Amino acid sequence: MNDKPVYVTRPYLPPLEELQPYLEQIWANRQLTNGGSFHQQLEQALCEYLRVEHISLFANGTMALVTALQALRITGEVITTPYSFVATAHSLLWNGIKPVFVDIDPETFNLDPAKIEAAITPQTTAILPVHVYGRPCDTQRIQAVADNYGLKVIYDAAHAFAVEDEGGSVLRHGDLSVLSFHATKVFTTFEGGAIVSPDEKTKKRIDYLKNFGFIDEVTVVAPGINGKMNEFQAAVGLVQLKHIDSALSERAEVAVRYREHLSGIDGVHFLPIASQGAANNSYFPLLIQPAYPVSRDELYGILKDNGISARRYFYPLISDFPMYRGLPSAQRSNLSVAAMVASQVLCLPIYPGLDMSTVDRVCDMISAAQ
Ligand code: T4K
Repeated sequence: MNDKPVYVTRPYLPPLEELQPYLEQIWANRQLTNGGSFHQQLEQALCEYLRVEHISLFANGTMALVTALQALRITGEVITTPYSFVATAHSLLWNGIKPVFVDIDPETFNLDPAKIEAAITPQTTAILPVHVYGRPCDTQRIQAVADNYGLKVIYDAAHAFAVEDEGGSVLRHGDLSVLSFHATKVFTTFEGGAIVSPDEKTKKRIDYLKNFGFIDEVTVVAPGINGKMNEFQAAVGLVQLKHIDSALSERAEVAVRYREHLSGIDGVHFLPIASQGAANNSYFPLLIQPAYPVSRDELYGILKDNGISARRYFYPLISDFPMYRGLPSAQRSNLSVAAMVASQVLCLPIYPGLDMSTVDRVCDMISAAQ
C-alpha cells in the first residue's frame, strides 16, 4: 500500500511568491474588503476569461445562490434536481421557498426537461437546475418550458467554470448563473462564489444585496446580507487565473487516461466524452452497475483501504435528507433515475498535479476487482 493518501480532489495552488506582491499591496493599503481594488480587478478579469458581461463576486457559492433567489424575488415553489450538493436545495429553504424535485436525465444526470412541466403548479415561480459535474443542462428545452409558463431560471453552475457550448459560455443561459470558487472547485479563491447577470441593472441589485442593501452611505434599499468577497480571496483568484488553462489541461489528461484504462470493463459505465469546451473535468464520475463483480460501496471500500479517497457525489440524494424527505416530490417513485444513479456513482480522483502512476494504480484496482 502506498502511504500517501489520494483525495478525490486537491486545489491547485500557484507558487507562493506570486501571491506575495498582492499581499504586500493589501498590507500597504489596508483595504481588506468592501469592494477593494483586487475585488474589482477580479470581476473584470473573470468577465474577460469567462466571456460574460457582468459578474458579482461572493464570499461563497451558497451565499451567491441565496442572494440570486432574493435578487429575482423568487417565492412559492421552485423546481430543482435532487442530484446535487445539498446547498442547491438549502438555498431555497433559506428563502422560505418550497423545493419541488424533478427526476434527472439518465444520460446527463441533469434535470430532465421532459419532466418539468408536470411538476409546475400555480405556486411555481422558477426552475433551479444544476450543470452537474460541469456538463451543460439542456438549456434550450429548459428555457422553452420556462418561457411557456413565465418562470425564471437560475442555474446552479457551481461546477461549470469555463464550460462552453456552441454559442459561448454556458453561464449566459437563464436569468442568472451561480458559480462556486470553493477549495474543491476547478477555480478557487479558498471560499468564494459569483453570480453572472445579464445586465447592469440586475448586477447593481445583486451588488447592493450582498452589501446589506446599502446604495450609499446613508441609504439602505433592501434587507441585504453580508455576502462580499474579501481582498485576500480576490488576490488568490487573480493569481489562480494565470494558471487556470494549464490546470484545466492537466485535468483533461487525467480524464483521458481513465477513459483509456477503464473502457471495456463490464459494469463500469462513464459519461460520454463531451464536445470540446463542454466539460471542465471537474469530476470523473463512474457508474458501478450490476454487471460489475462487487457493489459500488464495496469498490469504494477497496479503494479507501488502499488510500484512495473516491467520493459518492451525489449520494444520498438531497431529497433523502430529513428536511426534504417529507415533501411529496421527494418520493422514490418520482425520482427513480436519480435514485439509481446515486446508488451507483463513484467519483474518482481528478485534479492538476495528480500523477499518472496514481491514476494507473486506481485503474488497476478497479480492473483487479473483475
Ligand atoms: N452547488 C453545488 C452544485 C455545489 O457542488 C456546491 C458545493 C455548492 C452549490 C455550494 O458552493 P460553496 O458554498 O461550497 O461555494 C465539498 C465542498 O465543500 C462543496 O463546496 C462542494 N459543492 C461539494 C461538492 O464538495 P465535501 O464535504 O465533500 O468536501 P470535503 O471537505 O470532504 O473535501 C473533499 C476533498 O477535497 C477532501 O477529501 C480533500 C480535498 N480538499 C478539501 C478541502 C476543503 C482539499 O484538498 N483541500 C481543502 O481545503 O463538500
